[in-house]
Amino acid sequence: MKKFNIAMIGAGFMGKAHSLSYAGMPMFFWPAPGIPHRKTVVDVTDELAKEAAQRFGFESYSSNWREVIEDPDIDIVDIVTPNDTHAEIAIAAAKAGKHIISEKPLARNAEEAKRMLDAVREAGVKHMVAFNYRRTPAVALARKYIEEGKIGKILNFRGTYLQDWSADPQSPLSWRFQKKVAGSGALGDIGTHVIDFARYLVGEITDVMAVTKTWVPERPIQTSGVDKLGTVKGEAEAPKGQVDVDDEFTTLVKFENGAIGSIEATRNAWGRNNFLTFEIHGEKGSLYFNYERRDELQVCFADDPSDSKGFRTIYTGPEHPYGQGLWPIPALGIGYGETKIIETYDFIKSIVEDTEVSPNFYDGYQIAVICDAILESAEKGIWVNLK
Ligand code: SOE
Repeated sequence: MKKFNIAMIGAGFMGKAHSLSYAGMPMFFWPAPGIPHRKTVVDVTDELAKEAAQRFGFESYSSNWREVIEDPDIDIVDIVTPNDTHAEIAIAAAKAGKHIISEKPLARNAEEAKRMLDAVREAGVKHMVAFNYRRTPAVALARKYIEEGKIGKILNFRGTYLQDWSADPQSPLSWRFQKKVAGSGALGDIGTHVIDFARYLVGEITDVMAVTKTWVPERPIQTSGVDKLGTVKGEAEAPKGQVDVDDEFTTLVKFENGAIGSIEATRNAWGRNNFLTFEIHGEKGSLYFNYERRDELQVCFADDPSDSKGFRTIYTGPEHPYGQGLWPIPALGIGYGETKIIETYDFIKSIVEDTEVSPNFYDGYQIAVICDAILESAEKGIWVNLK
């Protein structure tokens, strides 16, 4: 069984999730397609990198990512840094011949994402973007039902991603509120997960008509420390800085196959935590998913007996996508960790079997094109066609 040496660039919240997936993948999916080995972790200082190596189980550490990606022992570069660094690291890693997995969104805009796509294609390396939610078994099951024709031709997709961690105006001005670092706000950070669902389940988006809002135009400047997603309050007297990204967006969408729908995301919806949902209506039935109840897929089929028609719940388990590797009975509990473990499984498998994995940098680029179009549509107040 081949061992794959991982260099993980970054060591925050996503570093934790990815490290867990490297350790856990062979425990779940056995025989594993390959063994991910936590070789080197990179953080901004040696001290932080050393601590990350201890915490996340890496063999070595560094504060120099350029040196690390040139290391001939490294097979895979894993990018878990803020958005403004993805392109530089990925392009250098591709040139060094490394396979790459990058956190989402792939880049700050389509131009940057295109350069990354060109680099991996030219280098002939494997590439993946970490839109992990589509690897929730219930979401993969929805796709299976759609492919099997269980709900017929799709008419409508409604997707939401609602959180509340930035609803408090004292939630500090982290990099996620700065266009030069993040590219966009709720759109790139969480809206892209819904766009990924829409493309995965329905197909390519052709037109968008959007509105965006920035509800909290200034926030207390965060002087140090990692982004704690609203759990740290800025000091009342701290100087404030400008938020130059969207807090919320809503867009109407048209799909290539004729379906229509809507996508919305906000981080200012009190009471909503990880309210990532879709409802899909087809000619022969409907599907509903909410990540806050991620073991469940709600289904309603038009040919259900008329006296018992209505949504019912399927609890995912061994019979469902990825079920053989997960837990032995349904509803034991799928979590964020499992979605990341499955992601690692599919990525390593694609390297070993020399196949294309999705979502990859092409998908990341297409999603960036859609995001740019949403921002353009909101700014000009017009429908934007993507072709
Ligand atoms: C913050 O909104 C965040 O951490 C996103 O960046 C992630 O993609 C999402 O999975 C959880 O929330």
